[in-house]
Amino acid sequence: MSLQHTLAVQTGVPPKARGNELGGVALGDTKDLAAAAWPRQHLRTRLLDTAGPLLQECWLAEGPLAQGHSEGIHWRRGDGMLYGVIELHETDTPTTRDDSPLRATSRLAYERLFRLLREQGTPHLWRVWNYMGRINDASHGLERYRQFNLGRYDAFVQAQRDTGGQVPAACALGLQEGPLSIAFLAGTTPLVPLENPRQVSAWRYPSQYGPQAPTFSRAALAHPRGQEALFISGTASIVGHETVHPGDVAAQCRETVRNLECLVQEANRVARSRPFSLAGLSHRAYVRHADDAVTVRHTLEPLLGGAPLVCVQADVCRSDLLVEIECHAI
Ligand code: 3EB
Repeated sequence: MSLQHTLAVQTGVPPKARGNELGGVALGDTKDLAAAAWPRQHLRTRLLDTAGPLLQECWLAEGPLAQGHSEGIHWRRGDGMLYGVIELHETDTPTTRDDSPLRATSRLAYERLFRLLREQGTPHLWRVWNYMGRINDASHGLERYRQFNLGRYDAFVQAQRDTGGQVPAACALGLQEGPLSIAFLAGTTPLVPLENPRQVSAWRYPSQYGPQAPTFSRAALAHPRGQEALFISGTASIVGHETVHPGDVAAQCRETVRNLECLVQEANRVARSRPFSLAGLSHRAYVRHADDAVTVRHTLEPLLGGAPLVCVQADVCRSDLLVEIECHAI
């Protein structure tokens, strides 16, 4: 069983189904997209500076696949790993008086996710992609990203999972509207979490960033059978726990690359398979202001050694962050 990744910029006809899709994501103008048999997250956003309006990224796996729908999660699994997508509308989640709808919805989504992982015998959550509407807006006296952090944490505690240390690589971004959308990759083998010595671990953030610190590690090595994958979480212009270079998107890009370089270095201290390098990773940049896309690409490209880079519009979870970059290698 091996995990592969394809990235296809779609200009017209969608790529033919291969049958070995574990799951993936469609980014861009997804409204006319034909249904897929595999779990597919839809990110209704703008692709910046690419040829087409739509991009599909897919994880492929060899060998027989099983699939199902459990409590609103569409999932597919192969030997030793599982990919799933859950989309929940906040208006569908019952809440109590001191619960915000987003907190309750985030808790519910992660409770279901953890139940599925238990049932399927793939308990180790490797990588999670979180998206929600209007992430920087406030309601119920709290920014929505901070509400999400509360609900996610509630579910980790309820499932008796580690909330610092053995936590998945992740990203959390805002889109204009839409449901809470969570995609995840999990497996039978534990992840090797990585932290960045230049940054405070996110699960140790002080309370000035919200009543509950976020539950993710800076990066993770995961081991599908016979393979080693590196997932670098959404990474931004943060040193220690503070945002640096507010208002300067090019400087934020350069600082973020310094963080990515550090994480690659950390990965290489423990990697079993080969040394990783920034040029050998596949990158996605989330850009807050579409007008910054040209600056972002011109700043990043020379630093990434020709590695693939996709830029999409999304809101980063701190309002002073203009860009966030995530990457992976398999
Ligand atoms: C940061 O470093 C930027 O809440 O899952 C990056 C990756 C960020 C993941 C998450 C948030 C998350 O704090 C934000």
